[in-house]
Amino acid sequence: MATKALITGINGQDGSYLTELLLEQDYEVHGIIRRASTFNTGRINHLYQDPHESGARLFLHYGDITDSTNLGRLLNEIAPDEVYHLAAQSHVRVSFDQPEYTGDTTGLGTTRMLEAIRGSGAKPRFYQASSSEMFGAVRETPQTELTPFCPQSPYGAAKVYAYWMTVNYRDAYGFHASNGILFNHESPRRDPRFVTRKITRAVAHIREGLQDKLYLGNLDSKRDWGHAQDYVRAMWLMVQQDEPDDYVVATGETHSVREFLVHAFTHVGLNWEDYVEIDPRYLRPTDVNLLLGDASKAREKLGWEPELTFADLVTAMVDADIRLLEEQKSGILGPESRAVREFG
Ligand code: NAP
Ligand code: G4F
Repeated sequence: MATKALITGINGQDGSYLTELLLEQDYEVHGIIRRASTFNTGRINHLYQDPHESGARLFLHYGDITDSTNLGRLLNEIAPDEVYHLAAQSHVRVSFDQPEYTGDTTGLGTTRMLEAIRGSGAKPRFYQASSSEMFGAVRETPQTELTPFCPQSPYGAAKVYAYWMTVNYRDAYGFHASNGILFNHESPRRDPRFVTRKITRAVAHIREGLQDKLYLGNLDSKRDWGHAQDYVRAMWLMVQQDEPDDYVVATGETHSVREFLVHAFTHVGLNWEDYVEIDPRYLRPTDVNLLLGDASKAREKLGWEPELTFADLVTAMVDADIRLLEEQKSGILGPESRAVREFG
């Protein structure tokens, strides 16, 4: 029988790549999506199979991580072997505007999933999408699994709570529950409200004369940026281990937003300084200035290595946004969601 996985946040950046990885390995994949007023499955449309057809291995269910009765029912009905809990309010800047909601989804959402599993009586393996944002005002560099947390945002604080709840269910109830402490990871499927995709999309538009300026916030902040495709592989590897544990997943390189700009604009022969302006709206009450991960444990115990470099990431994202725009202009694809599925 096929291994059954349940993914929350299946239509997000990571959920879409993880679904591809699991389907390639003959899993039966179940995903939870929220009802929205517009279609929100653009990143996984290319994977959709009619659930009534024989051989279908991807099944979508309506649900929400703020709705515990729904989660409990889904856990009972699906009885998954593995749960990948990726759903969250994942935008750090937005978490300052919506701290309570972020606590409810990004923090308590994990407790609701863990409780739904406990109530179901089944013992699926559990993956928690923890974040380098938990390190915040970093206490040491590079950051490892032993570096103390010092979150600098409501999002970071909610993720610290979720991290420790995952550890607690492992210790208290014997759950096979692991935290992946993932550093920033991006792709052509990244939402354009995160800085990397905001930049690469703007480069494509500026190159075509469709945009004059790009407004950004803190250019000095440094991130350890990897590619989402590499990072979902690390998630899966954690869940396959005999023993649950917590792992940092990072490239071991850090680059500033300014460096990202240089690479992205230079790739199309433009000078970023001619286009970028600072808009204080994009500054945060407190920002995380430097993240740099040490993924030695993941390398040694999981055999995980990132395959794509920072330069690969930037050029892949710029090229994908250029192709996307060309397709939209020629009218072949129309809505961005369809193009993203082609070029993701
Ligand atoms: P993303 O693209 O923002 O996806 C988030 C997913 O969560 C979306 O599918 C979203 O659904 C869903 N979601 C949000 N609120 C929900 C709710 N109340 N009920 C059900 N689903 C809900 O994020 P991502 O980049 O794939 O990241 C996946 C996870 O890893 C997140 O938990 C994020 O915080 C964490 N993480 C990300 C990074 C990174 O650099 N990407 C690094 C470390 C940790 P809608 O489409 O309906 O909004
Ligand atoms: O792209 P960002 O919004 O990502 P951030 O805040 O690092 O969070 C991402 O990575 C976390 C892992 O550490 C995840 F947990 C989280 O879910 C998310 O995926 O911002 C990166 C940096 C920040 O310092 C920000 O201040 O870029 C700076 N920045 C400068 N101008 C900007 C902008 N960020 C955004 N979003 N928009 C700007 O205009």
